[in-house]
Amino acid sequence: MPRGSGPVNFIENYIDGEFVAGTSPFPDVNPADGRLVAEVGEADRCLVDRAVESAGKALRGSWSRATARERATALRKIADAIDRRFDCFVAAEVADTGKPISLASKLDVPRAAANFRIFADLISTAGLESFQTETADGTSALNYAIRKPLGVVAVITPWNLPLLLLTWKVAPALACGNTVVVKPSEETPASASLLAEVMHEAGIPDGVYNVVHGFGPKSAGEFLTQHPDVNAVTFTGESGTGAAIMKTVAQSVKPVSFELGGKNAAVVCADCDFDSAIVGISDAVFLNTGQVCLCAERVYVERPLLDRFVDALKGKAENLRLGPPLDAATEMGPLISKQHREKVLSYYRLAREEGATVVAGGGIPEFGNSLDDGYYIQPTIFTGLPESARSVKEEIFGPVCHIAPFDSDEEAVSMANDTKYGLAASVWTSNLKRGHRLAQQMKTGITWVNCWFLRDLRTPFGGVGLSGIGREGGVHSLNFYSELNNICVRL
Ligand code: NAD
Ligand code: 6OD
Repeated sequence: MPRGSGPVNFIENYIDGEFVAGTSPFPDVNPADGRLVAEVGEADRCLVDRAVESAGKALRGSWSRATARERATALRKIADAIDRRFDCFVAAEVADTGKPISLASKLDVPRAAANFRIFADLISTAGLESFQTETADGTSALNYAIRKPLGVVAVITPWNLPLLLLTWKVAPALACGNTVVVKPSEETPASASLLAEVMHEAGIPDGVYNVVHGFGPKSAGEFLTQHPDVNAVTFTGESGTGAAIMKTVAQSVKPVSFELGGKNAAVVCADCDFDSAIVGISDAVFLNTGQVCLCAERVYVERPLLDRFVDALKGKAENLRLGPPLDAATEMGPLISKQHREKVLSYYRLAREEGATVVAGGGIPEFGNSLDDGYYIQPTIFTGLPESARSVKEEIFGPVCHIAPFDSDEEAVSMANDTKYGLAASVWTSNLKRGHRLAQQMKTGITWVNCWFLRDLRTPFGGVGLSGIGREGGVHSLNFYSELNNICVRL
């Protein structure tokens, strides 16, 4: 494998406050040019055992005695330390994912710091339930619930928004007094290890935050979910992986939180604000090279607007600036890996076989430079497929959508909901009454009206059907990452 121009780093596991080399190293590749950026030490079962043991030991140490206010202070220190290392985190995310530096600087890294701040605020202010209960003998009882940590939480995350999605789980887990063992994606290991340095700087006790690197099956991911001393598993990734993890943890009945795949719909009404809908849908389809779980791969447009909409989105797709991630003007980077590009291209081929008209893209761009060794793909639009086509039904996770017309709101709702997934939807209309009505009929965890991926971290986040189990975000995260213990006192 060709090496990058700089020295090759070694990315290590982090256990009990120490960086630990793994057993067999595996490559961390920059998807923009296919070059090696680092070697990563895979954690074998023995290292995973050590990480879980260290997290268990930390649960009995000073972390378990820290008050909510002290944990909140610690979380704010972590956020400040991320801000101080902003450029390092951006560089790590850009090298691992190939995403444009503008996106990593605007979304991934600021949001990671925000995750720690918001859960610091929430744990400091969250109230607890209490009920005064009338009893049959005319006296009463007071019920109140207290929060206790779950214990050792396994955090398993994907490659599309590596630091953002990791901190989205680590921050509330720590806020609630848990300790964690995180297993970032094998494709994007750097930011989790960099966060370990930040944890150290912020004075987080050894063993509270541990990192193990490796793959899923027969590697660190599976070893972690199989571990008897892991008390809960929080996972973001593919629905099939969620199912495999569920099977693994079923024996020991651990709490799970699953944020899984999607095949999200956008419904564009003829009365929408056309220009802002085009900008919004273009983001919803192409942001992060279509590798956001919330991206829209199915776009339903009210028939009178169809031709104008297809033309305008084609213009957007064809004018997106694909280029080197470190160029501030780049708007779209590569897909995450050669293997993932093969998968997305196989869906481009399938859509054609299923009878699609290719409105834009459909292949691999040519640069005439080192980017041709990267995993770039053209932003792509299809039309003309039946709703039953596999390429309309299955998650592709690339910069691609299929556009189909609708003639009534009932038809739009029925097509949007005709999926085994149910993560997110968006509705575009100037008639807010219509917007509310359509949004309320979507079988999803999240529906946007006249916007997309506008996320308040306090709101519930999660999916229905194959898109997941449970909700995280705000108090919902606090509820997942803690055991509520109800205390009933006869008065
Ligand atoms: P993936 O499921 O392949 O991998 C996710 C993580 O799980 C990785 O760390 C991987 O090593 C680990 N893993 C794989 N098999 C495992 C096993 N058997 N046991 C334990 N760990 C295992 O997902 P991906 O390809 O990294 O990410 C893309 C997918 O994630 C898409 O389907 C996307 O929709 C989904 N996603 C969902 C959300 C959400 O919030 N709902 C967010 C981002 C991504
Ligand atoms: O920003 C967030 O809060 C969030 N959970 C984003 C998830 C994106 C999925 O790819």
